[in-house]
Amino acid sequence: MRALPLLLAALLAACRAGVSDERPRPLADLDPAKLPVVEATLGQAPEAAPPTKRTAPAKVVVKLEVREVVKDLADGVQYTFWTFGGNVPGPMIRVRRGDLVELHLANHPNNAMPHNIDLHAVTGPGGGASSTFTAPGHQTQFTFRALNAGVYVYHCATAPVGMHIGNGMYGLIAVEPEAGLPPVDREYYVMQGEVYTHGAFREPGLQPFDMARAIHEDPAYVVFNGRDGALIGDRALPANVGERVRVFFGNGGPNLVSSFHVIGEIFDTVYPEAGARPNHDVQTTLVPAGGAAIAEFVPEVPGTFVLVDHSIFRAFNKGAVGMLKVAGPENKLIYSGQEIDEVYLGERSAKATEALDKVPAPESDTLEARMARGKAVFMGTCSTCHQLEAQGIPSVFPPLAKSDFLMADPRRSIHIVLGGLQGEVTVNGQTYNNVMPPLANFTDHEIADVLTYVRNSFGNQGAPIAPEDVAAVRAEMPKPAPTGHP
Ligand code: HEC
Ligand SMILES: [Cu+2]
Repeated sequence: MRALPLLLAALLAACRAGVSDERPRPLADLDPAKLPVVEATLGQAPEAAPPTKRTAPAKVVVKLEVREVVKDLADGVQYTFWTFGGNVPGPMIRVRRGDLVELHLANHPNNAMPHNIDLHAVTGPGGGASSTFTAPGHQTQFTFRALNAGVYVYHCATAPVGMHIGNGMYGLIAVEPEAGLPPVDREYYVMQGEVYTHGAFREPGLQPFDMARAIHEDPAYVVFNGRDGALIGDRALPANVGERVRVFFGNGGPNLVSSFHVIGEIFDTVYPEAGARPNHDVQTTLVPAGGAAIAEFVPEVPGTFVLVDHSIFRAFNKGAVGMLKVAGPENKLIYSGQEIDEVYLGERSAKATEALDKVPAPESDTLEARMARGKAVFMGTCSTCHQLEAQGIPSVFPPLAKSDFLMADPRRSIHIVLGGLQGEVTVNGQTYNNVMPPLANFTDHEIADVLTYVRNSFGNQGAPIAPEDVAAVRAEMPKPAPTGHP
């Protein structure tokens, strides 16, 4: 029995030697009148707000203006966003622990709705929401002391709260510890959020908010930085081999938890939930709705590294993909390029990106524009199985190149894309007996464009297929079984 206290003491000592759980010292009192006053420097996504570089507290003035604006949600798809400052996410704010933050919220007179702001960095009722309830054409103000270091989500909390967040009203505020964060070479600001449009993913036109889908947590879009493709192609995040990259990753929600992952990278440091204590050697970090994380890594080899929510249908079917393009010398000892299989995503995504870079706006209905859009769909999806040159794989995937089966019957080809195909088929004299999944999640335009593309590429020549043809076949197809939702 006497051994027990000894054992406990030994355990305690071991704990002290290993992980420390020291809390930062309490903050000294302030005399607001003596504080220097500084205007906050904000970060517009994907740029993070710069470090404060201060060693003493200040009174930081933050000015945010709410704007209700129609913006592109995807190419050819518009949505009425409610925003802090005109963009989704709102600007990143950065202050230092101990600062006094004077927050001004202006609601533009052209807006239709009242709005407010709840900052998770605030200690006080509603995080500021009740003090900042602001009608259109008004402005409000309140002041809070940044007591805890960390990276915090802010969002609008006006009823219906989920709708205000879902429409784009969220952002991040970083509260640096007194000593600042360790310096890095590049800092980026990325926020995930869902959009509950009435129409399906990439269905063109101005899309209204769909409350039933929001309640069912069934978004058409899950995107980074407010838009399908916000970090793709020309908008990819640049970096160089050997640079330390820090991503401030926030999740506005309103509903879904993110499994943040960078394909081909390992986070060597993560501050889970953007708290004080780092973790190391992490593949995927969970970021709750209304939460954030800091992820850091040093790309060792060049290439395109794909940011995803690893709930992976969100990435490839709802928009939750971004890209980090790393330039610099190869290091074959770390990654030997020659061993890549052609269909490996790392190789394919580079070609797919090339095609995506050149995608013209959907309004443009020239054959050339349709072919370019069709190519993007082909590269992004069909080529996974039918191969980059549509040559297929003997006895597994039939070719689309010079395929007699494809060219014989346009209606049948629409049916195959919408409904999939299984059982024995004979293409150019060879039989195949495999399964193609239905790809009905593509819009009528996308299916018409990709079929027009394959019917006029790889040695094929045939009449284009119109979106109306696809719509007609879709209308005749049996409806999918209803899901478990009421
Ligand atoms: C997951 C793999 C996969 C993807 C992705 C895929 N297919 Fe297929 N596809 C198949 C398989 C397997 C068959 C043959 C099915 C069988 O044996 O019954 C097939 C057959 C076909 C056929 C009929 C046979 C032929 O060669 O003419 C067409 C047309 C076709 N696919 C078009 C497409 C198009 C267009 C896309 C992209 C929008 C696509 N496929 C995406 C696997 C795929
Ligand atoms: Cu609002």
